[in-house]
Amino acid sequence: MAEGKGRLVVVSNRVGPLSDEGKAGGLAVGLADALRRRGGVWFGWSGETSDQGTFREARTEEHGHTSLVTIDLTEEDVNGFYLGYANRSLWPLLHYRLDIAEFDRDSDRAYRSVNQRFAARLAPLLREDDVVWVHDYHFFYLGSELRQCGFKGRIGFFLHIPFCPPEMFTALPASHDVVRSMLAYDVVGFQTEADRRNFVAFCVQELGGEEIDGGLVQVSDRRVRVGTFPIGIDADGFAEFAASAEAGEHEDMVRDISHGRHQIVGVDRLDYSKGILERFRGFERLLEDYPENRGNVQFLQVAPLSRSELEAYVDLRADLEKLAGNLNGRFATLDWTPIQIMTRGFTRRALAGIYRAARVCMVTPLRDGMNLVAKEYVAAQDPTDPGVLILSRFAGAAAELRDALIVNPYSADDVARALQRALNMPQAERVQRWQSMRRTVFSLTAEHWCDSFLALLEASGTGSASDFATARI
Ligand code: GDG
Repeated sequence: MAEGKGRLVVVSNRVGPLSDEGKAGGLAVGLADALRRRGGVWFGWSGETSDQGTFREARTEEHGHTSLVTIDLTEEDVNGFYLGYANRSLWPLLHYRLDIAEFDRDSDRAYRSVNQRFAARLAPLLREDDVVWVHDYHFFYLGSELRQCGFKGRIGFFLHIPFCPPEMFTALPASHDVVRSMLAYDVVGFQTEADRRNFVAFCVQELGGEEIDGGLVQVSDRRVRVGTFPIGIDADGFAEFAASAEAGEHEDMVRDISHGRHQIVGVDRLDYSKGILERFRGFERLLEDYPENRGNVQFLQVAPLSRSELEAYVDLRADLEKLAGNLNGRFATLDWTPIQIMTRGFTRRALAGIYRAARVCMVTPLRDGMNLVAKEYVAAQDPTDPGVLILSRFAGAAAELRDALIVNPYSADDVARALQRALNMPQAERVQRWQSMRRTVFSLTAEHWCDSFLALLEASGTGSASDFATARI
């Protein structure tokens, strides 16, 4: 364990794995690295349901200085807290989809109770000098619940997804409770300046707070540090994946099936926030408006299924398959199928090979906290012959990767124009754009994200936070 520092205690809905064997996402990699360096605890849901739920004995796995501690949920908790409040209310709302957000008091109750139970189970494991880092929209109330349990150490919170403007967030019946409880954290972190601004605006307009010298928000007698910490990837690690034999095999396979045609790729969890339907329409517009591409480009969409218990995701899958079917029916020839969609997942090494074989990668979410696929695509490219990244202006990554072709994902015309430009971009321009994005991706890494958040949390001191249980807010 690093000297002079308390343990790092990470809380997130799902836990681990501690090493990137090729299956973990970027987030897990960054956190695992920080835990390995300083020792600590990673606490979260086991992914299992049991009758006792959060009351059942915790499972602990020791890995050197780090313990993975997980607890169960009941079936009811999963329905109310996870599928209900987190994914039917908060996820769509925070992605600006008020039209499909659902609010009901049972899931609100389940969400609060799971947050309270997680805090009650975690509190006895904590030492005074531990630094607790809570992740994402599943645990807005966890910090204030830990304060209620008497924990006086530092607690930080990072939101991986966007924070919508206050005019929209106020539609959440508990919006005031949620944001007030977030003030129990010492540091609240967002992916982009826009998200940070939205949160601060809520504190000012709705809670009568004020922003003090840029980095602090004060509401009544609570002062909280509010910052921007754009998440990155383990760029060196991903570049190594791209050089692996498994990546090479996949790169060759994709090149073989494309028969010398330009390959376009999209890689996203199957989720309505990712704009996959709109992307397909943009590709269709390319074939309509620039007919020279017919027979000469191929689009592969990798879209591993997620949250398939929710109707919105089932409907999306059906819509996507229908649109791809119509598009293929309309344009395919005996020896060319324009679009292919795959809902199976790949290993990360295989993905790196697929990225490398693609002349164009389309990352066109309608709203996204950051989007790590954009960064992985950059890290995986061949420096002498890199592909082109098409990136939605509504992805957090667009604030950093200015040399991508930035598009409005709602405009099929705009997307088609960008595709046409990408497919015809001279090598020198591709190399120049890629080099600039590469610098960003290799310097603003997952490790950098972790270190800068923790540095601020550690510097923030515990003074104001220790009074939270009695603060008048
Ligand atoms: C949330 C925020 C934010 C995809 N297909 C496969 C696979 N993936 C991996 C990608 C990437 C990860 O999943 C997806 O990360 P994203 O960042 O794109 O999106 P979310 O899952 O929505 O993540 C997002 C992120 O949190 C971190 O803060 O950037 O904005 O929404 O790493 O490579 N991985 C494997 N097989 C696949 O088929 N192994």
